[in-house]
Amino acid sequence: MEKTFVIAKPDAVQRGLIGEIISRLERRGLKLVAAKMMQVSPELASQHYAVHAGKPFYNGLIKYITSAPVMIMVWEGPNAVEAVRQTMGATKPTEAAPGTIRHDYAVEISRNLTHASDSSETAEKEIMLWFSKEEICTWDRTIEDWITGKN
Ligand code: 3AN
Repeated sequence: MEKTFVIAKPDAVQRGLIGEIISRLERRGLKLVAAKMMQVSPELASQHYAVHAGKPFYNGLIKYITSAPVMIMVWEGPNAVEAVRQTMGATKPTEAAPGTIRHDYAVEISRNLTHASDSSETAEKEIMLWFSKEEICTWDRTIEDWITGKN
């Protein structure tokens, strides 16, 4: 089953939206397999956002993600990467579809509440960067077939 990496960014934590984010992903049928509250170091932030180094918004992005605690998570499910990004909505909240988290709770790209991996390959790298193997909790859902079963 595919895994994806999610951050409830500092604005989501400060605004009390961790529960809402988790709730929406749970309701969708995705399975939470790791979670950790942490203060992000500048080193970790720069590793995570290495692809954006040099871009005009880079310094602000590092400042934002290191400004206060975040909650990081790993979610699992069929097409988890796509499903989670769809639930988050477009990067720019004013372009996010109604009903998505970014549409419903954000108006500014620099305060867009969440991060979610953009591909399965990126997800694997990000999970390895942010979590140790022991922190990933593999568990069975008794109702799995009612959520991910195929006919
Ligand atoms: P996403 O997180 O939706 O995959 P990316 O990877 O393009 O989006 O951008 C990473 C993060 O960088 C975004 N979540 C957003 O916080 C920030 N970002 C991207 N583009 C801009 C921009 N033009 N201005 C400010 N922040 C931006």
